[in-house]
Amino acid sequence: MKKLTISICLIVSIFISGCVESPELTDEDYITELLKQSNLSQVANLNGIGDLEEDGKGTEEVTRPEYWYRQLLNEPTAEILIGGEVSTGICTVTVISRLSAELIIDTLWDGEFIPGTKQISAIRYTKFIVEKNVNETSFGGWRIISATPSEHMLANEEQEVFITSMRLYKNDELIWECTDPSDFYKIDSELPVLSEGDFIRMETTIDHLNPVYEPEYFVVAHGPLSGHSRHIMYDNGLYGDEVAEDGIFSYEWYVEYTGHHQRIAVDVIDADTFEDQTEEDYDSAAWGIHFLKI
Ligand SMILES: [Ca+2]
Ligand SMILES: [Ca+2]
Ligand SMILES: [Ca+2]
Repeated sequence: MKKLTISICLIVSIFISGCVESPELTDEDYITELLKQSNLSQVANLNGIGDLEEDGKGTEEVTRPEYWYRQLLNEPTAEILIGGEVSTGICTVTVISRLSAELIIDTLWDGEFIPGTKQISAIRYTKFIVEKNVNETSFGGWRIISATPSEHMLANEEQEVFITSMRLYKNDELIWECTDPSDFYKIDSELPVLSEGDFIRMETTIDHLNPVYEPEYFVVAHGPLSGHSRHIMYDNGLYGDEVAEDGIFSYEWYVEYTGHHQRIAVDVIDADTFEDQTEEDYDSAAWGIHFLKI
């Protein structure tokens, strides 16, 4: 009886290991798996919550809401599109995520949380260059050598706010910049490097195709910031912003919380979206870049 049990176990374990090893994976399978598992393609969502004091009511035509945050409803599995011939040993890969979310927004400054919701239907694109290296054993030898920033845009054609540049300075020295989110950055040498305690200034410029309100839009920083992971960026000559009203929005801080998400992002929201809590007029754009830690 004991012998029989042992042989059954042996047969079962052979069967299981046989299943794991087959069928043989193709280069496309390896590339897809590489992108699924890499932390370079694990993009943090823009669903942080800022603190109330910072979002204090101003005197402008449109003010920031009393409360606002995004809530992800559904993120289907990302589409991974491989471009070029895998036989050449180098390919581009586009990772497309279609996000369904809600903006929870309370525009009435009365100390009570009675929000409305606005539907968010957005697409996030990130591109990678992958290369096959015969000396590597994991993922069939494929590895990611370059990545673009992730670009968030509306799924429909109604987007009117756009980011036009993003820059990072460390101790006043430019360490990373992007003026086109389709530009590739080498993983080992061209991504920003941020460590806890670094004194960093992030700057961004924005374009609004059809401004109606004053201010035209609100700009938000996301990432390893101070105190919490979302902060308003200013173009008022204060808080690290070098020149007031020159179109460059800034946020300056000592880096914190690099252990969690390794993403830093700029995010613009149309003032029309923040002006009420009832209209379905969500309009926003964002760029995010993976950063390295020392
Ligand atoms: Ca309220
Ligand atoms: Ca400025
Ligand atoms: Ca509106």
